[in-house]
Amino acid sequence: MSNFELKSTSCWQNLQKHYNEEMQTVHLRDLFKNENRFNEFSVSDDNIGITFDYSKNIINSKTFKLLMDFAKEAKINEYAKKMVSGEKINWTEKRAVLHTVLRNRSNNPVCVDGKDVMPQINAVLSKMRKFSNDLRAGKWTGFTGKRITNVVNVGIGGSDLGPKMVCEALKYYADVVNVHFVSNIDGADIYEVLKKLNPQTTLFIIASKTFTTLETITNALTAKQWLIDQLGDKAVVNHFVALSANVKKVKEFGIDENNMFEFWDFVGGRYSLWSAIGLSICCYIGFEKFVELLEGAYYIDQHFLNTPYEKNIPIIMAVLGFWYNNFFNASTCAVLPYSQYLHRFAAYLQQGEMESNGKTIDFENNRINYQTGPIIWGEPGTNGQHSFYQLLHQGTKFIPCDFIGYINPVKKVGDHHEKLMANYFAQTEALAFGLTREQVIANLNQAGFSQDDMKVLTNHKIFDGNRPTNSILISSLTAKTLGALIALYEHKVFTQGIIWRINSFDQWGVELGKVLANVILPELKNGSKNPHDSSTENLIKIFNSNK
Ligand code: G6Q
Repeated sequence: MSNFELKSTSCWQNLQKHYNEEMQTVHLRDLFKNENRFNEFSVSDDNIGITFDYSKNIINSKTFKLLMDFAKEAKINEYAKKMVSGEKINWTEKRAVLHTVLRNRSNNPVCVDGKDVMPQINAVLSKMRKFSNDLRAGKWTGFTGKRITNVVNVGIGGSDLGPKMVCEALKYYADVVNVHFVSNIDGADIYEVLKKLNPQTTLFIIASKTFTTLETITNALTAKQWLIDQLGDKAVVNHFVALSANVKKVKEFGIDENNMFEFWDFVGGRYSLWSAIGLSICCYIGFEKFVELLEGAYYIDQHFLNTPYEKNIPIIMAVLGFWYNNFFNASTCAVLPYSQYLHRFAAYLQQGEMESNGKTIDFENNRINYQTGPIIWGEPGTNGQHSFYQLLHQGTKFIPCDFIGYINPVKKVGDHHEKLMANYFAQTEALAFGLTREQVIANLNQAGFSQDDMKVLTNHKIFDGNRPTNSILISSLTAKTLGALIALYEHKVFTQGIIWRINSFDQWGVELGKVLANVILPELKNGSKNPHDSSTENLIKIFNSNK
């Protein structure tokens, strides 16, 4: 099927017609005249403690049916089964996509190239358990015999964003070890971390699947030199471990093979927090909590694979995103967690969604003629309310939002949580229903405004509403529910990739900049010259003559 044909399929055409004739102009105020709406458009799972309310979306029963028809025609479930059984669905890199096997708590065999990968996954998990237990118990010590109190994860992209987001989210459960993350090649990043640390009590985790990434290797070499300068060469073995798929490069770097935690080609970087890349998480909150994280994700894997489309949360999330992206022309999507602990969640999802689905070439390697992955952004509530929510409510952009909130706080502090959650509920209500002209006039009258003031103010105070939101309401923030939440988004991204008929698992788009930086580096270091456009050439000239 070519691109043109995808847009010409009856499923797409039906949605287009339905949008044009019915949904383009409908308002959530009218849709909510149906009293059964919440029951019709929400899914609750008491086992994991998640309610997904999607009733505040611009859909009716017909829309939902047409979206489900589309998803079924796209054979989401068939593709999901291919993924979890180890088929090489990442066809441009000829790789299986098996982050699910890392959290396969059933332990049933899963084969890649005819070989069951569960034994190697279990072996690495055991090694992670022993290492993190020893470190946390003070049995694994630094070179001078001191207990390790600070762990620095050196990695970037998928080898940074996931573990960093999880460590921040589960900070409440941390106890005996501090974690730090160094990712940027800007020397400021490592400088600011190292200046607070004592080499005798610091462990570096060098997290790099390829072990060739410029940023990570540069930071790792700086960290190694810092340690050697203070404790000597022999200390490296006590203070450096590696997480990688490349034994050879790890050894060349000078890290003992025994101190390497392996992961494999079938684990994509941005899906790797469940692998050895999670070692910083184990050190920070303990291996048992890491296992809970895996269990939460495994629970959602089963939900995704076995629940009918109509009750399948990631599939519903995905088709709603598709609906706005491809029919309402929404180009962004905000993710708004009402939890300070999730302050890195949007940054994490930016990679998960935008690196996965920011593509233009389809299953048949042809250029596509429809929109794919949206821009993902967000900040925790209520901070966002005091910065960009103005635009969400009254701006000209149409921005569907996900609101994530918790019923119980991990730590009750006065009445903060009720106040936080009152805002969580209020915002989706305001976005959906707004404030009509009649309501504004009545409010102004009641407040005693003059007719002249009312003339000026009325238009400014109207909220059009009809701005769609999903509400994800979770019992409490635990390792298990966090694992579940992340997996929901992973499978949403997967589903959208299938809908848009793209490869969600490669990332060729990050290559060109790297190549050009390698060409430019010697020009900055020793003044050598390469041909460039006049803009780049002059910028480099100004840099070189003023440094
Ligand atoms: C993610 C990408 C990318 C990768 C980083 C780090 O899916 O592949 O973000 O994780 O480029 O790569 P290394 O782990 O190989 O250093």
